[in-house]
Amino acid sequence: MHLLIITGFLGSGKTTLTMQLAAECLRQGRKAAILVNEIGEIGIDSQLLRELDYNVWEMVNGCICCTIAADFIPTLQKLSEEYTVDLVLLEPSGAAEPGSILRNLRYYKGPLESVYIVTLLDPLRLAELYEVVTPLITKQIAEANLILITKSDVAAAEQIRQARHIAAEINPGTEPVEISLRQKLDEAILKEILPWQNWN
Ligand SMILES: Nc1nc2c(ncn2[C@@H]2O[C@H](COP(=O)(O)OP(=O)(O)OP(=O)(O)O)[C@@H](O)[C@H]2O)c(=O)[nH]1
Ligand SMILES: [Mg+2]
Repeated sequence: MHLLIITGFLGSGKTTLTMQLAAECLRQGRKAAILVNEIGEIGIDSQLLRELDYNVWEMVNGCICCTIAADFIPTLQKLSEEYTVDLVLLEPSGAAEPGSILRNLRYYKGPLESVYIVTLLDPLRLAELYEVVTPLITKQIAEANLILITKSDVAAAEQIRQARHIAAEINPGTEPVEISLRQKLDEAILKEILPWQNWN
């Protein structure tokens, strides 16, 4: 089981990316599980879900969805014990610091082949947000394995430049990639993100 943590401030595209990646996993014959704060966030009609337990549902297309309980460790434990999941896609709230999730993972007792953090930056709002919530944005950028600047289809060149500048100051070792989540994810991004295509 691999864990992919998708962070980024409110509205940066986390759910959109999560759903695209889950669909891609299914296309590739891999089993994905989605962990979100609110099941409503991923826009699944609860009528379509068969309730298996208080916080685990199995979607019709074979992708498991869970809400993140107060502590997500028991949910992760349950996923590893009761399902054969290749990839867990975790979308924490926009105010989450990836580092605090990593620290919690100490309490997880089960197989975990890799943990990868993708941080999404919304170039339309990043410069302004960075002024207001500097510590949070700083942590999200600093702790990322991969930084994606989303909304490249609607952002101005100057906004993208600013986002790159902020990212480079905080995490100079990680080259951000610009993407539009309105389009299909390209192969290079999938290769970077999906563990069985890249990580060991
Ligand atoms: N044009 C454009 N819109 C995008 C892109 N990515 C996300 N959006 C839109 O931005 C809005 C927020 O996207 P979400 O995927 O819900 O963002 P989120 O990070 O999950 O938001 P929260 O869970 O509320 O923090 C939605 O209306 C998306 O359709 C993009 O690359 N281009
Ligand atoms: Mg969301």
